[in-house]
Amino acid sequence: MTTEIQEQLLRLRQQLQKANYAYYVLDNPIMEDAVYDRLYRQLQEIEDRHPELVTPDSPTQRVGDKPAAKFTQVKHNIPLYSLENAFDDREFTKWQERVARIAGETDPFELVCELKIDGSALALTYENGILVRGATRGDGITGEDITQNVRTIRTVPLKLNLKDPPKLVEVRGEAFLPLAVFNNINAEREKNQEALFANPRNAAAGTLRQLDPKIVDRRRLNFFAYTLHIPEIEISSQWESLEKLAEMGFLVNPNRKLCQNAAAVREYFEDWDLKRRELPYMTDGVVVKINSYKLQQELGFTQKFPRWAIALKYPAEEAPTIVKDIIVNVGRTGAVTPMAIMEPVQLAGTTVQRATLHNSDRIAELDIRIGDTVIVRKAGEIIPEVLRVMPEMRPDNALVYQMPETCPECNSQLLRPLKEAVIRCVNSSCPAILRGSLIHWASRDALDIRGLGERIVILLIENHLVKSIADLYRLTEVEIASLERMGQKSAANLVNAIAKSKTQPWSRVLYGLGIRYVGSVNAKLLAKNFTTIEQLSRASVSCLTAVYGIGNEIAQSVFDWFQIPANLSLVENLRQHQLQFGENISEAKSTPNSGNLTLLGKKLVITGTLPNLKRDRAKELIENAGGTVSNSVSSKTDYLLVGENPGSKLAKAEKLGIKIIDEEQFLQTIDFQENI
Ligand code: 1X8
Repeated sequence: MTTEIQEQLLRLRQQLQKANYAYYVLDNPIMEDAVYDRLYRQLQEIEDRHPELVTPDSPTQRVGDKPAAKFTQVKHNIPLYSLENAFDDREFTKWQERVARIAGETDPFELVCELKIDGSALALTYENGILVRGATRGDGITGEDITQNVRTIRTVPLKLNLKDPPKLVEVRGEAFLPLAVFNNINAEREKNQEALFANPRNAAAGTLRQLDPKIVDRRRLNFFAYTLHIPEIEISSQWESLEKLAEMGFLVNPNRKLCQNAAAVREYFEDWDLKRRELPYMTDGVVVKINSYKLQQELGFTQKFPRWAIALKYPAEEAPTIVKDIIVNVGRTGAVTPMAIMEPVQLAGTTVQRATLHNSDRIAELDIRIGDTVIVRKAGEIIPEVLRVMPEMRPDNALVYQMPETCPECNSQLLRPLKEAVIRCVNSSCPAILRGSLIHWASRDALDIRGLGERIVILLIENHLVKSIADLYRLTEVEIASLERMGQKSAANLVNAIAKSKTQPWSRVLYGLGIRYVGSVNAKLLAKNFTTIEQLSRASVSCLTAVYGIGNEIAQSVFDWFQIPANLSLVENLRQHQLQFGENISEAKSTPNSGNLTLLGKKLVITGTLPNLKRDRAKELIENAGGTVSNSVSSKTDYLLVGENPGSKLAKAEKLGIKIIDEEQFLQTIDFQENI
């Protein structure tokens, strides 16, 4: 019986692993999604029934369910060196001459060219073929143990594809975010007015240091393997080790080249300067390594670098241009961002004429003046930024810029909250804020109102037709048709689109409200855990953070939003227009305590006869307060609710040190005020 199950487990895991490898590493799927899902569910079900048979290399074990409290430091088995850089051909020639001198050989010797990935280096340890550790580079000697996060990377095998796996294998490589993912993350962060990641490298490093593996999983990191330490298997060159890595199941960058001499390296470098722009990930150079391990050994290391490798760097995407003006932009949260308006300049294949200056501190730090020649950079496709000023080019009439003290849109006094670098307009009826809020409300991931773009929004505000989001739902065809360049037909379409938005689900409405840090992902998470806006509005900060994936900053922001009367009246007005704010369970169940989620995420067990409450009633109250009831005590139990004649559960709970409460304490906890 057991062996039968074990065989079935083995078969399912092998099938899934193969499908996973074909899909993620080979980019050549061999299985329909539905088939994969079915096999995965089968595996999951068997593992649920036999938790003792779960192994760390099972495909179900990629995403852990517990966030880490913090990461622990680990010493690398073999240090991770950084690479010496060559910024031009002269530096490459010097390196090559030095190699020839030390090795007593002259060119040609074989060199391996690999693309230098703009990511974050990782060290992976496999014991007997099973992934046991993933660590960041850190200072090269010690890094942080981020195994949980590394497991979420689908191109990192949990088990090596080797017949007789050696005791110890060390693999190094680069974790990176595909450009598309990077751009999405930044677009989302921009919408939420959070600081943008400057480049994919920072975004990858930031993601790897996320404590919650579920968030890491959603970010879809990827990994290129490039170094192999495998003492028990004879490998004599870098080229061979790349082939071995691919054979073992890793994703190895296909754009590698074995060069017979330095001239071939130069050709590769030139060739990829253009081609790399078509790649779905960022590269910033070419890594050149001596192919022969024997020669590598002879060359050894300096204090900092291996002598047998060098990184040839491509110049960053930077260009000089002139600042014609500085303006400020008021976002939907009232944040006032200074922007440089520049002479158009070509950068990374696009024309750029605006660059963010971030905030007034940054302007002061860089000492940017109107008329200055500046270096702008476009790093990883995000909004360009001004890197530095060229003071030697400064004209006599260059103008020092003063941030405005009043809002350019509504003239009210701008404020700079303590400890924040941003300046804000806090007038809730500022047209800029209203404009931004309406555009956000109508946007695709929010209420998705087709035809309500920036132009119409501006016209609606200018013509005093709309003073709040709720006013959209009062608009008539006649009013809309009266706007500039608006026909009868488009007006009718827009009225329909607005009416249709009333059927959008509660999670989209929540996202549309534009609460700071509540992007579409967080909105879905909150809407799932708080089935109505009443529940959400009454939730305490600690109750909010009890939701998996909701951190302190988000929780505080949500809590604060509901403390502002204008926001509450907006909700009330929208409700009158029948927007969806969740199913109204308070009416359906009529429990006095709905909305009070003091037991959110808590697991309770009941034992014995309670003095007043029937079992079912107690269970209902616990569930209404966000808790769950289970039948047996385990280390996961948070509270044991005890009545008369308790069973063996009491002894077990005492042994495990679980909190024990009686009915009275329980009712106090959930703030139950009615007669029972
Ligand atoms: C860093 C990197 C290396 C490679 C690719 N991308 C990088 N960022 C490679 O060898 N293919 S090697 C390396 C290092 O040794 N610091």
